[in-house]
Amino acid sequence: MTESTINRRTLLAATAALGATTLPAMAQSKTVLRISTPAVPDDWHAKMWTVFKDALEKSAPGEFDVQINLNASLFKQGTEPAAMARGNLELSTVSAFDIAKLVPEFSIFTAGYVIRDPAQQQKVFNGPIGAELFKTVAEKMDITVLSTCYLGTRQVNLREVRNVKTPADLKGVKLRMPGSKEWLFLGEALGATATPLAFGEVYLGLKTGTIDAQDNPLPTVRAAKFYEVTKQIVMTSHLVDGIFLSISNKSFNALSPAQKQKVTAAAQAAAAFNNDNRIKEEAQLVEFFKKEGLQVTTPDLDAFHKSVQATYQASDYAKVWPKGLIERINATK
Ligand code: KDO
Repeated sequence: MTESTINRRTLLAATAALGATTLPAMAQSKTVLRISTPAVPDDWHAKMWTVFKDALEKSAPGEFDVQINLNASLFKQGTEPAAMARGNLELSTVSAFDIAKLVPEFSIFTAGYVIRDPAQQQKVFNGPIGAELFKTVAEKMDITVLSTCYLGTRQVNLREVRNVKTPADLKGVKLRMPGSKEWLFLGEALGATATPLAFGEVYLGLKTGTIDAQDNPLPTVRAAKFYEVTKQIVMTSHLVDGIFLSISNKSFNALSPAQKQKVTAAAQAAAAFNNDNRIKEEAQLVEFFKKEGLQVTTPDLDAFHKSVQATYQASDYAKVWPKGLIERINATK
């Protein structure tokens, strides 16, 4: 036996052994993190998941298999929290509206004109108010909120030009909202006829005229190309919207303390990427839409504030808002 034969044999044996045990074992030991979101690829809260994945690949090489599913291709919009609670999904972003279904006091953040701006939003959710509420979210929904993402400030986007100064001017307008009663209530509070439709169907709905309008933040109007099939944006700024990057408790609790820290850091890096880019883009988009031929108009914001706030205050939603919470939110600067 020549030296080279031995070497080849040793090598073959080693490769076989590796192939038979080590490689699959390594692959198996990777923790799979499935993500599902309705976000379209060009939106910041879709791109932020790549930031999440890259951050984990850097901080914990080979430990995680992060699988990103955009366009609601894995779970329908709004069904993600239940999928996470059942253990069928590891991560997603959940809206205040999703949370309010199981944690009724959270509906305070579904109400128009409560949060003032993205900076206040971050302070509220990264401070004591967030800590208290997210504890309840973890208990009642079996998910852990890892970071708060600014989705943007929602504006009303119309298919045909309309003179909209006050909520009364939206009377009879079929305004698409995501499909839950909390969302529909916001649409009605704006004065419109709220009609439920999944995000993925909005473009066609606007194009064909089954709906007259939709509401979303400007970066989403751009990313989902709603500006191609609409003629006006009314800057109602009715909701400084947030989505909460969350992981199922089952997956989170299965991680080591070091992994928990790395997953949390990756979620915070993802949110920071989203927030920075979204805020920057939001400031530039009015010009972009005008160039695209849309009318961008400003209504009587006082009239919208008063009417929307009065509608919420008179509703059952406000009855379960913890005493003093509005004041604490308002005092957060
Ligand atoms: C929408 O359907 O209008 C909405 O903006 C609601 C959000 O909570 C969130 O689900 C978002 O869509 C999707 O991520 C798509 O951008």
